[in-house]
Amino acid sequence: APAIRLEDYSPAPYTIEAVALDMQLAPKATQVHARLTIRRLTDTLPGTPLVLDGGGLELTSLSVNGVAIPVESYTVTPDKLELLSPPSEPFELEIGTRIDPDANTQLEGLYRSSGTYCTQCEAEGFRRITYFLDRPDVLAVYTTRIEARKSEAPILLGNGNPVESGPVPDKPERHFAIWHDPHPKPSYLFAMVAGDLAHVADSFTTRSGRNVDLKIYVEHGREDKCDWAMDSLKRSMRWDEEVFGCEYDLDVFNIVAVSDFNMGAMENKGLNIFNDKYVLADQDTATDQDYANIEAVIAHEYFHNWTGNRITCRDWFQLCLKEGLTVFRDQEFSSDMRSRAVKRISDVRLLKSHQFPEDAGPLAHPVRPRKYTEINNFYTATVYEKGAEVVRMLKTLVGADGFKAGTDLYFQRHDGEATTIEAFLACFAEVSGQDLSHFALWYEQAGTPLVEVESSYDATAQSLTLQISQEIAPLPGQADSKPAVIPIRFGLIGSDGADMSFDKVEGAEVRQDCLILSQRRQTVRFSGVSERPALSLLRGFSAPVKLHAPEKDQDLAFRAAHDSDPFNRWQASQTLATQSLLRLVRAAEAGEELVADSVVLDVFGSILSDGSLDPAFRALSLQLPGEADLAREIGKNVDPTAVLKARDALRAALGSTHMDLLRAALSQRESGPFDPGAEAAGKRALANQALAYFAASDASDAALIVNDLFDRADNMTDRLAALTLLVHGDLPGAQAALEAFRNRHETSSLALDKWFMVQATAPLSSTLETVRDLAGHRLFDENNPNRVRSLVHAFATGNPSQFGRPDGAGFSFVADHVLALDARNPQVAARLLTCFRSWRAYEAQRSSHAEAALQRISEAENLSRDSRDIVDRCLQ
Ligand code: BAL
Ligand code: ZN
Repeated sequence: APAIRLEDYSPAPYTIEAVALDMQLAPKATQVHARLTIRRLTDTLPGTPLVLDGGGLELTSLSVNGVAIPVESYTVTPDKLELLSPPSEPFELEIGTRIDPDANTQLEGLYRSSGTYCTQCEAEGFRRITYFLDRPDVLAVYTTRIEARKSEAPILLGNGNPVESGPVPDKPERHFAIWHDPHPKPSYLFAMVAGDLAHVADSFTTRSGRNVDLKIYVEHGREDKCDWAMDSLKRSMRWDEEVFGCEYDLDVFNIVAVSDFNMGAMENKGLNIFNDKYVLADQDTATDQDYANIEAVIAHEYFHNWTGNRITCRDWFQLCLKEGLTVFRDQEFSSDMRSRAVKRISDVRLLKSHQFPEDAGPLAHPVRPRKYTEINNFYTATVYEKGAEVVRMLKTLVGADGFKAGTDLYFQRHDGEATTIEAFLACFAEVSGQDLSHFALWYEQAGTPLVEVESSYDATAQSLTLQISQEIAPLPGQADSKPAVIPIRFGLIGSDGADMSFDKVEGAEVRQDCLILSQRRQTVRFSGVSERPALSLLRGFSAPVKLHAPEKDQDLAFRAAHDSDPFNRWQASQTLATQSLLRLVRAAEAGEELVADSVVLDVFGSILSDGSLDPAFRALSLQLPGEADLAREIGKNVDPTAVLKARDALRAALGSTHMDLLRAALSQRESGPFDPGAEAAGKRALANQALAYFAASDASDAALIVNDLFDRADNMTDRLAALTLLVHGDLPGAQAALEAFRNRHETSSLALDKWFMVQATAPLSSTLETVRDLAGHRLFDENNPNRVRSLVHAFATGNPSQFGRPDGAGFSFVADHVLALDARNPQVAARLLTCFRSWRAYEAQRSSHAEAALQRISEAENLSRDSRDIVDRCLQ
C-alpha cells in the first residue's frame, strides 16, 4: 500500500454538510440509506469528480437530487464510489448500501457483540457503513434513524439528542428511534448501538444549569457493576468545568459497555462505546488497578468532548492534537482524585515500559508522524503518552497561568474546527509571548533524547559546574537528531537534606526550579553553592528523556531518603535497585554467585519501615524494576534468563533480610468493608507488595500464608495478588487455587481474563505448554480481543523469559497466533505483532529465532495491510 504523507495534505474538493442516515438493522443484511447534503468548495472547478471512500460495501441504490443516476456517470467498487461529474450547485446524494454485521470479525464499522449491534468508526470505520468523505476535516450535522426488531433490539441509541421513537407503521415487530446531533462532527465520531441492554441512570447539572441525563448501558445482570463508572463520569464532568472551563453540550450522555472491542473505549459524540473492561467493576471481580483505569478511561473519553470532538484533527497526522492533550487531561484529573506523586510515578513507569522501547526501535515515529500506510498502527504510546508529556512540558515552559490562558484561547478560537498542532501551539505562543518554534521539534523528531550530565564542585569558588549533553541515537529514517528544548526541573540538596539556594546560573536559562536546555552541549555553572550538593535532576520527570548522571550508591540512598521531590525520591530508589540488578545480571551471565548489595537491602528496609510515607508511595517504591525495564537498560545482547535470575535473587534476598518487617506489614492488613478509594487501595498495594517479598523469602510458612490470603480474600485485588504469587512462584496449592478461581468466576468474563493472564505470565519453563493448552480451552475465545490479549498478548509482553525462550518456541507460538488472527481481526493481530519490536536487542541465538518468526509472518500470503506495515518496519 502506498504511504500517505503529511506534506500531501489538501482539503477535499467537496464537503458534506448534513447526513441523514436510515439504518434498517438485520444481523446478516443491514440496509443503510444515506442522504448526504454536498457542496462544492469555491476553489473546486465545476465538474471535478467526487470520490467517496468505501470499505467492503455493496451499493444498492444511488441518486442525485432524488433522481437515480445513469450507470455511465459513476464508477463503483466495494472500496470506492466516484461521481464523474457532480452538480456544481449544492446537491443531495442518496446512497443505499447493504452490509453484514454478523460477518464483521474485524470489529470496525457496524458489527455485533454478544448480539448487540454497535459501531467503531475511528479511524476509518464509517466507510464500512456507507460511502463517504471519510476524513476528519469533513464536518457534518448528523440525523440518524435506526430501525430494528423490537424483540432483538429494544434499545436504539445514536449520537446527540433523542428526537422521536415509536413503532413502525405496518411492521408490528419493528420499531425505530431518531437521534439528532446538532454539533458538526467528523465521520469517525459517528456511533449507533441497538440491542437488548439494561441501564443505570443518573443526572448532572452543568454550571450553566443544563440538566444532562446520564445513562450507562450494559448486558442484563451487570447493572450493579456500574456505580464506579457513573461516579467517575460525574466527577469528570465537574472537574472539566472547574479546571478547563469545559461544559457539556447535549441533553444526554450515554455510555455503552460491550465485550468485543478492539480499543479501550471510543469518544463518539454523546454516545461513548466502551470495552466493558473499562466500565464494569465490583469488589469481587475488579482489582484496584481496574478501578483506577475505569476512572481514567471514563474521564479520558468524556474529556474528548472538547479536546477531540468540538475541536478535532485536520488529518490523522494530527492525532496527538486530541490524544496527547486528552491523556494529559485525564492524568491531571486522576492526580487530583488521587495522590499526585503516585499518579506521576505510575504514568512514568508506563511511559518507560511502553513508549521508550517503541521510541528506540524499528517502530519509532515522531509524536506527529509524517507518513503512514495504516493509520490504525499509529494509536501508539508515542502519540498518546509521549504526546501527553509534550503537553506537560509545554505547561512547564509557559507556566500554569500561561497554560490556562492558552487552552482558553484554543477552545475559543478553534471551537467547531478541524485543526493542527501548529494552531494549538500558536495559542500558547500568543498568550505567553514565547517563541515555541524550537519546542515544536518535540512533535517532529522521533527517539528519546539521552541527557548526560557530569558535575563537579569547586569548594573554594563555591561553584557547581554541570557538563550537559543531549543526543538521540540514530533511528530508521532519522540518522541525525537536532537538540531539543528540554525543561529539567532540579534541586541542589544540602547535607541536611534541604534544598540549597544559589546566587546565579550561567550557561543555561533557569526559570524558578527549571533549567531549560536547548543545545547539544552546555556547560552550566551555579555560583554561591555553599557545599557539595546531592544533585536532584529531572524532578517530577519534567521531560521524556533518559537521564544519565553518574551517582554513587550512597548518594542515591541519601536522595531516596531526603529528596523533597517525591518523584525523584522514588526514582533514586529505582536507580539504586537498577544499578544493583545490572551487576547481578552480569554475575548471572558469568555463572557467578548472586549476592545482593547491602545498600539496596537497607534502603528497601527503610522504606518498608517508614510509616510516615503514603502506603501507595511505599508500595511503588518497594517494587523492583521489571524484567523488561532491565532489558531496556541493558540495551543489547539481552539474555532474559539472566535478567530473571538476577531479579529473583534480589527478591529472595529482600524477603529473607526483612522477614520480620514483612511479617509486621502483613499483620497490618486491614479488614472491614471494601472501599475502592485510593487510600484503601494504597494499603492493599503495600500489604501485597510485602506479601510478594515474603513469598520470595526462605520463610517456611510462606506458601501457607499466601494460600491463606487466597482463601480469605474478600476482594479481587488480594485474591489475584495471592493467586499470582502461588502460580508464578510455583508454590504448593497453586493448581488448587487456579481451579477455585475458575470455578468462582466461571461466569465473569473479565475475571476469567485474569485467570488466563496469571498463567500466561508465569516465568516458568512449563508456561508455553500451559499457554498452548489454554488456547484450546473451552473458555478461550479467539474472536474476543480481551481474551486474546489476556492470553497471547500477556504471554508476549508480560513474560520476557518465556516469550524469549532460547529455543525460539515462544516467538514461534506468538507468530502462529498473529497469522491466525490476521485473517479475522487485522488490528488486534498487528498490535500483537508489535511485541517483536525489540527483537534486535536479544543475544544472537534468540534474535535469530525472532527474526525467523518475523520472516515467516512476512512471507505469509494475504497479510493484512496492518500486519504488513508492522512486519516490514520490524525487519527493515
Ligand atoms: N479515540 C480512540 C480512543 C481514545 O483514545 O479515546
Ligand atoms: Zn483518546
